[in-house]
Amino acid sequence: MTNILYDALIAPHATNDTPFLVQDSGNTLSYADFVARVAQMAHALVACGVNPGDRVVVQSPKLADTIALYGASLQTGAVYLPLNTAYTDAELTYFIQDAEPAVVVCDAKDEQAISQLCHGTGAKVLTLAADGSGSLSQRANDQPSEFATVPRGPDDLVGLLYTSGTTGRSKGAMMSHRNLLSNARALTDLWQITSADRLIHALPIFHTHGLFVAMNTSLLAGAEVRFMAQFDLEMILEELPRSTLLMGVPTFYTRLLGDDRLTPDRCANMRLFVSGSAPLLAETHTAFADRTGHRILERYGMTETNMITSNPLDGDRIAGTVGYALPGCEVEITNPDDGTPLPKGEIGMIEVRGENVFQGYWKMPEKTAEELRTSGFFMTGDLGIMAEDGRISIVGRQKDLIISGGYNIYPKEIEDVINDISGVLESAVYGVAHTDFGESVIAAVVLEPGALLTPDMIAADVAPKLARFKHPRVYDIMDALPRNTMGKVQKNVLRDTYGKRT
Ligand code: MCA
Ligand code: AMP
Repeated sequence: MTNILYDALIAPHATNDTPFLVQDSGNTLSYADFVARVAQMAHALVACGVNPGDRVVVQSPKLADTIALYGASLQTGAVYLPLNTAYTDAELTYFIQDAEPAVVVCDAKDEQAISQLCHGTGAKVLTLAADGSGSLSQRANDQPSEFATVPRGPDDLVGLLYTSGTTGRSKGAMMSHRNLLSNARALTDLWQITSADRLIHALPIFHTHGLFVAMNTSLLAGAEVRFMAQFDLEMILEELPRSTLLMGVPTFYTRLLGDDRLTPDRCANMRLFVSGSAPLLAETHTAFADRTGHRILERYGMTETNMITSNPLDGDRIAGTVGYALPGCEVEITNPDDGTPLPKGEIGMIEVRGENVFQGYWKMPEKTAEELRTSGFFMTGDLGIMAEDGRISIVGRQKDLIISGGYNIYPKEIEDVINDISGVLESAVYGVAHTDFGESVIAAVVLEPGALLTPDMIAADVAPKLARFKHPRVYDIMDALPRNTMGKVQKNVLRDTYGKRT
């Protein structure tokens, strides 16, 4: 038996001396050196007690070594679990307790706090630091540069990605080797990514977009990656003339458009601009085409399903649509009430089936059963419409979700935190349009009679409990929440009223 993802993404590069990761420091890691570093990391993980199937939690900066750690996790047969670097200790506690990892890798500056969180869990804490000083990097340095790859089959788990839910706790989406490889192959073929490409990588590497879509396709194709520690407008403008590909969230494109240096000349070497994770406004698509001559290719996906649809590489990339189902991926539009398939041209729930669809939620069989049908179709919670030729447009969401700068924010999680504050009677969290992030978070809060809480006091209470990007930017203290006759809070009314006031 082989290890299908490692064998496809990493093993072929053992003697490939071409550049892989070009870092902000100017250092370039070749593919062959990367393969050797992956092996060193694999030895370090095994020496720390990591066995096949064990979870490796990673909340570390965006470093070449972090990608090597991802590779090492594949090679040792472990399950890679990346976490947003913005998560607070309160959020991390849940993930560590739920995933029961063998190892937690964090930034050196967080070692003490994370060690406390891991106390008594059996997880070993290791560090990675940008200057190469972390305990994991140090351990890896002394290891051999070859490692006997642990065999893994197509259905074995390779990744666990937490996604917040519309109700209750975050759920770990279990990804198999087959899930990731099938999607990487479909995208690499469709977007014709080759070793001649140079990708500007400015996304975080703890989500499907930056890790699986961007890195897995680059590895599969042997492309060069200009690996930026974070989104940096200046750096992207500087790199455009010597690159061919950019993958980003819509905020990347609105920010680029805000700079006069974005010109056709600067983009002359670019082959493809891809957008996803949030709706790309038609006006952004059009403005980008007018300014650069490039039509942004919008695609659609989800953590649980990897990528589902894409506009075509050759053919019409139509603003406001997310294109066609990827090869090997079936999409159906169904009646949200009873799940029956709807004819083309009718709005309904987007459902998806294929090798890309996950294995279920970690330790939550009942949640899995609620969202993943026995037929294999996964209910995305997105509402869409399919044209006669199969082209799909997303028209809304059935799930209560805010997408800010490509990050998903679930109102329920924030409402739970606000409602727990002494003096708060109830709250409703909703999104309003934001020019930079697409959507921004607002909280309407009703206080208990006599409570003297101010917005600042509520914000101070929320701060240590939720990552900064989830924090409501406005706390609107109200006498009562608007409700319909069924007693349901009318968030559209809150949104409209807020919009009229600002
Ligand atoms: C940063 N801040 C944010 C966000 N990002 N607030 C709301 N929403 C955000 N997305 C806040 C910080 O907390 C900070 O707040 C201030 O903005 C500046 O922070 P900074 O780090 O400098 O921000 P930035 O560098 O300008 O980042 C914006 C960004 C980034 C480049 C848009 O958020 C980003 O890289 N987003 C991509 C997310 C992504 O990869 N999503 C894919 C997941 P303060 O100053 O007040 O403290 S979805 C996915 O994978 C699915 C499958 C899919 O389809 O792709
Ligand atoms: P996540 O749960 O982080 O995987 O985010 C997945 C969600 O992001 C999807 O269910 C959609 O609601 C949204 N999404 C991703 N790509 C697009 C897109 N191109 N247009 C609109 N929404 C998108």
